[in-house]
Amino acid sequence: MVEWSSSERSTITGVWGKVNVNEVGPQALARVLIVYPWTQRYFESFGNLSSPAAIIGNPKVATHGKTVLNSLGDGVKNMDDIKGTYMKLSKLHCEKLNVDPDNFRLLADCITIVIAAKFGSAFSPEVQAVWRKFVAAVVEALSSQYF
Ligand code: HNI
Repeated sequence: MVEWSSSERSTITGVWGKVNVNEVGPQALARVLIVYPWTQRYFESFGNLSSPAAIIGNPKVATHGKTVLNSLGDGVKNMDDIKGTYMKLSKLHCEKLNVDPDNFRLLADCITIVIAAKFGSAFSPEVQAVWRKFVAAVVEALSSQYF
């Protein structure tokens, strides 16, 4: 289980409190699909992903991006049981969706990049390091049912 100091907890809830899920979610998922095009194969049912503009304008990408970010919020609310929080989702991504777990890290990085772009200097290296520890714990939890 990941240990969190009280200052780490307040840093993470502080970042999360400033995240606009409706903005960060769509932008982060669009970024994954554009920068790592092999991930598009998991979203064939989403329709037109043929160009960056199509991806950015795709309402299903936007909706799913919000779903993913809201799910990240579950981890913020359950920092003492991140593995348990994502166990069902890990099974779904592994057994039903067959998502290569390496892609979790890519999406987590894109979420962090989008947040950093929005927060600017408020996302200091110290804050970033604590946030990255949090998303790394989520990535590990999402990969936990694969092996
Ligand atoms: Ni992911 C569905 C959360 C990474 C491909 N994903 C979900 C759902 C949640 C979710 C929540 C909805 C489950 C349900 O319907 O019960 N996904 C997350 C989170 C991360 C993540 C928190 C990482 C931070 N998912 C990924 C990655 C891929 C991915 C990296 C592929 C590259 N996820 C999917 C697909 C679905 C999905 C595909 C089904 C979408 C649909 O509606 O068909």
